[in-house]
Order: sequence, then C-alpha cells, then structure tokens
Amino acid sequence: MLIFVIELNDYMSKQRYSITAALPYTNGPIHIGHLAGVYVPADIYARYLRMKGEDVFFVCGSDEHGVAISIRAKKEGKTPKEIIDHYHNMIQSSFDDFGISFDHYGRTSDPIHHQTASDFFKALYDKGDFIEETTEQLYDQEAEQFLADRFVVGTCPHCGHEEAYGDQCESCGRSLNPTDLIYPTSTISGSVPITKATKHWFLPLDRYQSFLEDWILKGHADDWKSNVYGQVKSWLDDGLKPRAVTRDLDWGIPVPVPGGENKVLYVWFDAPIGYISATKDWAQQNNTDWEPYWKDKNTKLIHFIGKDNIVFHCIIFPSMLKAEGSYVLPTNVPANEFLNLEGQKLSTSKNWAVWLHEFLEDFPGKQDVLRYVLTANAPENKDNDFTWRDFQARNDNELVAIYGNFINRIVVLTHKYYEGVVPAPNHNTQVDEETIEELRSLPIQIATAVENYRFREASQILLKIARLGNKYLADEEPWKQQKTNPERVKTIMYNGLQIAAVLAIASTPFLPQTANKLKTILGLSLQSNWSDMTQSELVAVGTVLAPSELLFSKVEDDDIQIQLDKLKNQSI
Ligand code: B3M
Ligand code: ZN
Repeated sequence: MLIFVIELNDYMSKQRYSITAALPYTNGPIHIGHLAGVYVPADIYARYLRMKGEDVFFVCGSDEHGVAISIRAKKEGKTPKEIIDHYHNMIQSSFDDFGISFDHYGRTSDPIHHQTASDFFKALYDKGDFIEETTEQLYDQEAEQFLADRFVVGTCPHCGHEEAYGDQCESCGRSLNPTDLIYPTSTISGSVPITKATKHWFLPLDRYQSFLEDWILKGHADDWKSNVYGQVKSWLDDGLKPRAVTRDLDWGIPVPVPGGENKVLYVWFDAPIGYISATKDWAQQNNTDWEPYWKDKNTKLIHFIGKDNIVFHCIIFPSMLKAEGSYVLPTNVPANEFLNLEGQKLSTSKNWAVWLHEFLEDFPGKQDVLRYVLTANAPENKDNDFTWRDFQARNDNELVAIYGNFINRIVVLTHKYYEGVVPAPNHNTQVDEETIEELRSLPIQIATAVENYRFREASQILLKIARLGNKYLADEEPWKQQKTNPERVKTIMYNGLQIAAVLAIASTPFLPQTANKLKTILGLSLQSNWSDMTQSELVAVGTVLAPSELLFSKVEDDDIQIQLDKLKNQSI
C-alpha cells in the first residue's frame, strides 16, 4: 500500500524544467532574428509547459561583458556602464512588449553574477582543472592593449573571408584565435599588431572529448536536432583543443587567482554562468531554493539558442559543468538556424534589421502577428527569409481570413440569434461527432509538436482549429437554417463556440494577447490549463458572451511599402 502511494506521488509530481534563452549582448537593441531564433520558441515552450502544470523556471538576462560592449562604448563615446544600462532597459522592455514570459531577467553586471562566476572559476582552479600557459598574443602598440576577440579583424585562414573576427569567422562559422588571422588589424586603432607574451588560463577541452562523445554522439543521436548534432560532431571529429578562458581586458569579471591582475574572465566563460546566477537571484527574491533547478538529476535543462552559440552550449559550458561536478547537463539544446531579411543576412552594424521597438511604433498592437509569422516561418532546420510581403500575406490570409473570420462569425451570430447567451444544444449529428473528434485530436498534435521543438508545425495545427470551425459553419450553414430549424442551429452554435474555446486555450502559448482577448469574449478564465481542452463543455450553456472584438486587422499595402522603402535606404 505504501509503495503504491509513493509511486502514485512520483507519478503525479511535477516535472521540473529550467529553460534558458540566450542572454542578449547589451550592445544594441534586439531585432526579429533574435525573436524568431530564440525567444519566441522558448516562450511558447515555457508557456505550454506551465499550462501543463509543470514546474517551470524560464530564465534570461543581459550579457554585459565582452569586447562587443567595449567597442560600442568607444564608438558612442560613452562608458561601458552607460551602454549596458541603456540597452538592458531597452531590450527588457521589448521582451515585455512581445509577451516573452521570463520568470527572471538578470544582468551579468550584477554583484550576484560576479560572485557566482568568480566562485565557479575559483572552484575549477582549485581542483587543477585549468592549464596555465604563456603564449604570444596580438598587441596593439598604439592603444597599448592586447587584442582579444573582436578587437581584431583579418583574413580567415579557412575560407579567405577578409573580415573575420579574432574569435570567429562569420562567413564560414569557424571559431578562431586572433593569431590564426592572416593580415590582422586592430579595430581600435587600425594599426597592425605585434605579438607579445602573456599568461592565460585554458580549459583543456581535449580532456572532455570522450565524455562529450559518449554523452552527445552516442546518447543524443535520436533526440537532438540534426543541425545541432551535426555541428557538435564536426567539432568532435576535428578534435578538441584547450581554450583560453581569460583575457587581457579591463571590462569584465576580474580573474580571482594569483597572477590574474589586469585580466578578466572570457565573456563566454561567465555568460552561461549568468543562467545560474539569475536563478539564484530569482530564488532569493522568491524565498526559494535555486539548487534543484540546476542540481536535481530529474531537472530538465533546456537551452534555447541560435546556431552561432552551439559550441558554447554543447561543448564548452557542459565541460565546465562537468568539471565542477555538481550540476545537471542539458537535456536538449534546440538551436535554430538564422533568419534573413528580404534575402540578406540580418546585420546590426549595417542596420539591416527590423528592430522590435520600431516594429511596435509602426504596427501598434500587432505583437502577436509578428510572433505568429516568425513561428510559422521559423528557421528551425535551415536559414529562412522574412519578407514584408509574407508578413502581410500571413496576416491577411491566415490570421484575418481564417482565425479572425471564424471567431467573428461565431460571436456575431451568437449575439444576433441569442443576445450573446450560449444556447443549449440538442442531439449531435454524425458530422457534429466527427468534428468534435477532430477537435479533440488537434491539441494533442500541437502538444507533440511543441514537446519535440517543432514550433512551425505546431502553429499550423493551431490554425487548423480555426479552419475546422470555418468548415463546420460553412457546411452546416446556421444562417440558412435559423428560420426553418432553430433547434438544429442551437446545436451548431453551441459546438462552434466549443471550437472557439479550444482555439482560445490552444493559442495561449503562441498568441498570448489574442488568447486573452478571446477568452474574455467567451467568458473563459484567463488561467487555463492545457488539459482543460479534454473537457466536452468549455463554454457553458447560459454564459453571456462579451461583445465581439476585432482580433486581427488587415495590413495595408502602403504600410508594407513604407517598410520596404526604409530598407532600401540602408546602404547594404
Ligand atoms: N551573448 C548572444 C550572442 O551570441 C550571446 C549569448 C550568451 S548566452 C550565455 O549574440
Ligand atoms: Zn571563414
């Protein structure tokens, strides 16, 4: 008996999820590429799991160290602190505006993060997990500074791209060391650097090669996305080498060990620890324990990232976690490919982007439309293109013509025939039964797609609910039968309203604002559970509907032209 109770308890207990979304650099605002690649899918996933009643902690925050910030500060004649404060606030409000439902949004400049990252480094140092090595590094004599990462550009030794950075070539995607570059130049002074000896601490990734092969190549061949698996495999096939985790810079977290003066932690060492420090921050504020979210072996850790972050989340950070020893490893890393804009790579520096704050000025209230279009066209398995024409087409032909049209018809007719009061149904016909059966199956299909990170597919199944409603009304034609057979019409309307209710609940993770509007119209609680959709009656007989409200409106040709003209003026 006791055993039974324990098993039942286990079975009923919630699954804990720590869901992370890549920490954006606070060196500029965020654009549609960020939203499509990382934040919208992560948000759909988190909202869905919360609706299932799971224990979800969804975390993000600002990545405020690294050369990208220093460069921006120099360019704008400001201090790094001014830059990070400005963009941190701006980015955080964009996330709020687009309904990205983080449980906590941290900052890597916070003391709690400095402490956590510093302690983490120290723990590995004390265990002898680093190699200390003095090597020749690029040095800018004019600026009197070593040239790490993006402080240096040159020709990529692999593909010949002439503007490769000291840490990565954006053309072939390979990760680089500054000294790999052919014809390096300093981005600070434009001068040609010399080389100079300096000491750094290296994480010997080669020691983790076989652990990573077992864990990922053998263990996750079936459940990780092929783009992620493929990238990891190619890194492992090349053979891992020690990687420096400290830098000669003045902006960052001081290296907390002897000899670390004037050096800081490499931004990619501290940034992923930002997920952990943000969890601690949240736990402190909410009087709860952070450790189960990172250390309980049943916790599922899921990292949502873009493809350029795969190596850091699948190889470097797991090696760090493994070295420390007390943390769980990610269950999955569903990285997306890139979104292009009108056929060209999105670029912050070239201003080839749709900035979220500008989108909202030009299309007020259309956050859900952008969420929908970016999901329906998400770069899940290959790079994809965002075009303004496609945005307009999906808005007009899918959200307005299918989703909005169904809701408008069913709500307007309920007001017209019954003064908004949900009628009592009579007997269901076979068509009714078949429609209901299909209706029951769609949330299950959405759940499977979301659980497997197939958000594009999920968004299209969501639309099928509205299509089903439209088909049902079009086939049953209540407007033709209202005079001759009002009892039959009551059944049709009642069933139609149940379809609308399923649409409202199933929309919640994808289109949170629209879902709330629709729930309000239908008199549903805003706090719905995913399992509510298995109930046969969601909108009860006698409920009084609120007046119909337009959920979506057309996007005009002129509005699209304005956007296209804006882009034309960019010097790309
Ligand atoms: N700051 C995002 C980027 O590469 C980078 C992510 C950090 S996640 C720990 O744009
Ligand atoms: Zn290259």
